[in-house]
Amino acid sequence: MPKKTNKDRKVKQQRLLRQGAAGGWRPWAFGAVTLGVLTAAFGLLLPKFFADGPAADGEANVILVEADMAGLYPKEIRVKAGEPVTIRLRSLDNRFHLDGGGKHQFAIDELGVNIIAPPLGTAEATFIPTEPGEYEFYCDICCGGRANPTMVGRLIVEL
Ligand SMILES: [Cu+2]
Repeated sequence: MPKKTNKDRKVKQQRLLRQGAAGGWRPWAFGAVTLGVLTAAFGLLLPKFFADGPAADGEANVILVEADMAGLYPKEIRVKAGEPVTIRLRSLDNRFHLDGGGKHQFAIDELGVNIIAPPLGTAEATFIPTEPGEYEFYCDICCGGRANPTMVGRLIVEL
């Protein structure tokens, strides 16, 4: 019986490595990890595409509205009639803005909503829209206020 040499062992090792790389569990593991990463990424991203705005985490029916000199975002908000909704207004401007001092407003006259966010801060109001329809919200503090189309949006109350 021939004695196993170091060379024999090396050849066997290399063969095993090659087999491992070509087949076996490696491609499956790679696929599983890739799938896991993609699933996690979509899980994080998808709710953002379907939300009416950048929703705050962990709170139901809180709609974050961001405001700066470029306008209010989102421009369109959909809510259900008879359900409480909280509008959280965040101003992205600092107090050194000459026009409005960094404050922004979210007002809906028909619903008696009037939120004013301080510079770089947030303010919120909770209300229950009862009547379905379209309501205009606006900021009348900066940039020509209500007359400026970027400072206006629509709240759509659905049945
Ligand atoms: Cu404004």
